[in-house]
Amino acid sequence: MNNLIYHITDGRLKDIAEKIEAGKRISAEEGLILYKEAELPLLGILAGIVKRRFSGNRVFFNNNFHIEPTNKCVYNCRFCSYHKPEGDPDSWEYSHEQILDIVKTFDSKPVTEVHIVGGVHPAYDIHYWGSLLSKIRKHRPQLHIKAFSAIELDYMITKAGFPIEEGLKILKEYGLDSIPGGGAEIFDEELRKHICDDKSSSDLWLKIHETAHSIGIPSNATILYGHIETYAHRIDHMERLRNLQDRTKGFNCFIPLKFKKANNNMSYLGEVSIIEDLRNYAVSRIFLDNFPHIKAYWPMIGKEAAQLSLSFGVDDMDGTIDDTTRIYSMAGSKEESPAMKTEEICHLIREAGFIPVERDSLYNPVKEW
Ligand code: V47
Repeated sequence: MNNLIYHITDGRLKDIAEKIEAGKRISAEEGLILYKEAELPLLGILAGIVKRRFSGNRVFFNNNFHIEPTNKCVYNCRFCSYHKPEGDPDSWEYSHEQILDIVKTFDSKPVTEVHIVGGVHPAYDIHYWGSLLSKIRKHRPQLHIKAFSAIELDYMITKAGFPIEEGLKILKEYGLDSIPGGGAEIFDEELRKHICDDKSSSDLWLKIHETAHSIGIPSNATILYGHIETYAHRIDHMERLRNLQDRTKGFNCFIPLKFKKANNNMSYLGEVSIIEDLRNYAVSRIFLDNFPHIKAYWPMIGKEAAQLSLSFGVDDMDGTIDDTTRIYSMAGSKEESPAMKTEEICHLIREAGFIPVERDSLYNPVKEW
C-alpha cells in the first residue's frame, strides 16, 4: 500500500483512496466525499495515480489554431461574454474567403489542427458550414478539422431538416474530423434552465455525441463550473458522461471550463479560487476513469494555473493557439492574446516534472520534445 495513503486517518477517505489505488471505480457518493472532505495534497496524489495509468510521465500538447467565424448567436446564455444578436455593432461574421485567408496564414507553420467554434448564426445551415469545411480540406488536406459544438450542430442540422445521424454523416463527408466539447455547460436540467434556458437540452447534447461516436467521429466533453452549481451537480454531470463513455469509448478528453465573470449576466457571482480549480481537476481525473485525458485549457485558466494542474491529474495542455481565440479574453481571462511557442509549453511541462509530448488531435504522439 502507498505509504502516504496509509496515513489517512478518516476511514471513509482511506477506503476510497484504497479503491482508487487498486484501479476500482468510485461511486457518485464517493466522488462527493472527495470533493467535500479530501485535502488538496491527497487529491493530487490520487489523481496522479490515475493520470499515470493513462499517460505515465507524459503531458501532451498540440500545434493548433482557432477560428471563430461569428459571434452572432440565436441564444442568450447568461454566462456568455461573447455572443451578440444580429445587427449589434459589436457583432462579427467572416465570409468563407476571410476564413480561408486565416487558414492560409498558417501555411508555413507546423499546425496539425484547426478548432472552429462560434455563435449559432441564425441564417446558416449544414451546407453553408459543410462547404466551408470542404474548402479548408481542399486547401490543406492533412489538417485535422475539429469543429462545431453540439449546440451549433443541432441548429445547422435541424435547420436543413435532417435527423442528427444523417446530418453528422453529411458533415463527415464534407470534412468534419472530430467535435469539440463545448455547449455541455451543466447537465442538471434545473440549472441549465437558469443559465442557458433556450439552448439544446442535456439529453440532446449527449445524443449528438453518442451518435457521432457511433459513426466514427470522436469528440471531447466539457463542464462549465464555478457558478451556481454544487459539487453534486458536477458529479451528476460527470456521471452522465462516464455512462456514455462506457457505451461508446468515443470521448478523447474532458475539459473543465472555469466560469469567467467579465462582461456577462452572471458577473455578480465572481470566480472560484485556484484551490477550487485544482480540486476540480483532480476529482474529474479520478471520477472519469474511462476518459483517457484531462485537459487544462490554458487560455481560459492561465499558463501558471495550467502548469500547476499537471500535478492534479491533468495530462493535456491543449495547444499553441497563436492568438486566434477571443472567447476567454472577452470573459476576462488574463491571457488577452493567447499564444505559446512550442518551446514555452515544453518548458512549462518539464518544469512541472513531466515529459512534453506533441500529439495529433487523436493523441497519437507526433514528437517527444
Ligand atoms: O460551451 C462561454 C464556455 C465553451 C464562458 O474541445 C465560458 O478541445 C467560462 O468548449 N466563462 C466553448 N466559460 C469553449 C469550448 C472548448 C474550449 C477549449 C477546448 C475545447 C475542446 C472546447 O466556453 C462554452 C462554454 O462552456 N464559456 N462563456 C465564460 N464566461
